[in-house]
Amino acid sequence: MNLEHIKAKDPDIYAALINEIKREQSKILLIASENYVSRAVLEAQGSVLTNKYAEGYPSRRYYGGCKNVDIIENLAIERAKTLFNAEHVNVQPHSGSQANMAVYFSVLKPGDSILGMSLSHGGHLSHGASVNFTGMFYKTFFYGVNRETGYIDMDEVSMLAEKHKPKMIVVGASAYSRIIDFKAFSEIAKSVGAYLMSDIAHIAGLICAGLHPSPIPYSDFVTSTTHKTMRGPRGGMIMCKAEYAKLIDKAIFPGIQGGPLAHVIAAKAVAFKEALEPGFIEYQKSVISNAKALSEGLINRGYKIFSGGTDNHLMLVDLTNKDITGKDAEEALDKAGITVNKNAIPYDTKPPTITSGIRLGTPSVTSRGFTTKEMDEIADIISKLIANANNERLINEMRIKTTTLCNGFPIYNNL
Ligand code: DSN
Repeated sequence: MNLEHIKAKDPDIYAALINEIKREQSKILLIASENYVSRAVLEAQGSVLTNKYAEGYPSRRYYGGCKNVDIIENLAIERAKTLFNAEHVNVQPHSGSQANMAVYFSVLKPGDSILGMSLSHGGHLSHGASVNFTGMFYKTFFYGVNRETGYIDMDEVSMLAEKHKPKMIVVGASAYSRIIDFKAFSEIAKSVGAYLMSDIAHIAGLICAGLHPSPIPYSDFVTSTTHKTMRGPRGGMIMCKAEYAKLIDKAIFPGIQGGPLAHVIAAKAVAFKEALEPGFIEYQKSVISNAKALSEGLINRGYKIFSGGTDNHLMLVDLTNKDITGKDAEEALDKAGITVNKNAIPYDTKPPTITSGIRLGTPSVTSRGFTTKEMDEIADIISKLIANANNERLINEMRIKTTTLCNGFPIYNNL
């Protein structure tokens, strides 16, 4: 990667960038919401398009000189429509939270009620958490997962929908490892006259590869990020039925955003093109088989996986039968070159800053080429580290193993 200008102009930023390249190359990244984009996506995002203002939409801009941006945004939209089989797509949201905000603002009024998945059971801040704008603007109610099975409790969703008559039901999660029954959610939403918004930020890649049921036929609105399993740039998008197209576009601009990020939209377009290629389906299949291998590898070594396993790209390791918190596990793994995040497990008795669990995901390690063989090796390393979190000699031994694994699978050639 050519960084000569940054090096000359700003040595401090250059040094941090080089260290980040080294960190990403030399650590096993198991954060479920992260990935490595392609060189083509990196180039699009680092392009001169960052110079351009383009408020408005293709052919309806508030600035001159938008011919190229129009081509790019139209391509991003058309590719996303094909990928997801969506009637209308808006690719301008700067993030997943802003995509969600635009949906709420398009059809809800302050004080309306939302029924979403509880943050502590795997939901997302922007699905109604009290510390988020959603918890401040709307009346929020939450469903969760069944304590015994770990699966979303559809009876509870139904009961809460009936009781609170929300104006919108939100389905989607940041830490849920099972297939989501969008059809069942849509039936419940229809029965109480609620809109259904499906937030597929985590599983979008699996959905467009046909490996997870799609919410598109069942939802009024579908939101996503573009950087997780989609393997595109950091950003958001909204898909909706044609009847809501105008409302959604107005809610994004001029509702909550000004100028779109043309460089990021170009990178989204490139990522969508990559996602339309057959290799993307193979990649997503490997993401899932790697997650299953990691989950089984840990179960075989005496670990509890919340809900007993995974159907997607992630899992929650329940550490309640181990003598360690999520926070300490995260730190021990980091010392040996494995990056994860501590994560509350549903019904956790520890605070979110400590937790009884860690969340593991396989999008990044699959992008760098790890297979089920490496996943079993990683399960072994994790298992040993968590059982010996204070053993410096063992941590050093494991660090050598993770370095060897990483060196065998460069994240980019010649970066
Ligand atoms: N913060 C993201 C995650 O890690 O899942 C969700 O937005």
